[in-house]
Amino acid sequence: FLPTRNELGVVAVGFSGGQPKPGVDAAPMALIEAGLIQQLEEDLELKVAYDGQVHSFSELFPTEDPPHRNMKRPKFCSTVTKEVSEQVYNYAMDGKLVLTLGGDHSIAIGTISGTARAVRERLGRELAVIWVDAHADINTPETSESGNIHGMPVSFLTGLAKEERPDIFGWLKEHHMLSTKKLVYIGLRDIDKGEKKILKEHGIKAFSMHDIDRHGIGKVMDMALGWIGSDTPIHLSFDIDALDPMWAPSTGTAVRGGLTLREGDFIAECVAETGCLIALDLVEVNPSLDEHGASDTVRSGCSIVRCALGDTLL
Ligand code: B3U
Ligand code: MN
Ligand code: MN
Repeated sequence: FLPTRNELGVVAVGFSGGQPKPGVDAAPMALIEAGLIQQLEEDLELKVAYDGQVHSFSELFPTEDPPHRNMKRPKFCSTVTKEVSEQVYNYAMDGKLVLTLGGDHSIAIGTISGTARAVRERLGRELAVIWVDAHADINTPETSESGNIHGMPVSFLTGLAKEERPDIFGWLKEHHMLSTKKLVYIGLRDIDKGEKKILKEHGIKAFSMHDIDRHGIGKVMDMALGWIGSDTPIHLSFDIDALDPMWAPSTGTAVRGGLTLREGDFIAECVAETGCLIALDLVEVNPSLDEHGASDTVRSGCSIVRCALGDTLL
């Protein structure tokens, strides 16, 4: 069922509307200027399909976009993620592994819905997601205290949050959905009260920083991949704020006490080793925050992507 081993489709999404801080839209260009695509082509010998554009989707900017059920910029987030969903779906249907460079984490509503649909249609399979993040991003519009949609993507993708209006995520259909049983978190350390309740009630598998301290990252990866089961297509959604600010200071909501760069790379390497990776997101790099740390943050992001796409130490 796997994508053609060495063919990669890249989607660059310069979108920051899922949260309030400008600058995260500049990440795809910063990653590409740091040589990421070149490294993938030359060092990893991947055949890269990329339209050469960072999509900012400014043409989709709605004339008015008032809050709806406490969500900020709901229409803009909805139209952008719908477009991203189609781009990712098309690459995946083409048998390509899909790399999406964000952008804030709201774009995962697009990426994961696109791969979930393609995996169903092309392979008759259900998608599994490994969500690496300091945060669970599983607030519903009602549990969210911030109203920022980058804190809600998982609730829309799993159907815990539902909305009828087609211009506000009502375009998400059954075939776009992810099962709460096929979702695994790694790196959590900043979870809202309402989110804790959701994780418990739905028995969602989550490895916090505490679990990583207790068992070590090797054992945690064995357990995470064991939960998903072998021969299951995997979408890895990697929020750079999963890494400790020592390695990735330039991000919108940095939380201390995170993963080392090696632990982040190791997670990506383990997923690569399964041979089941079908899509990868790298999100929340914001080069305009902590400008001194921006190049380190970009370097860390490039490293995670290379590891997930098959770079090995030996
Ligand atoms: N849980 C909080 C904070 C947050 C979520 N994701 C990020 N920050 N990056 C919220 O706003 O929902
Ligand atoms: Mn996130
Ligand atoms: Mn986060």
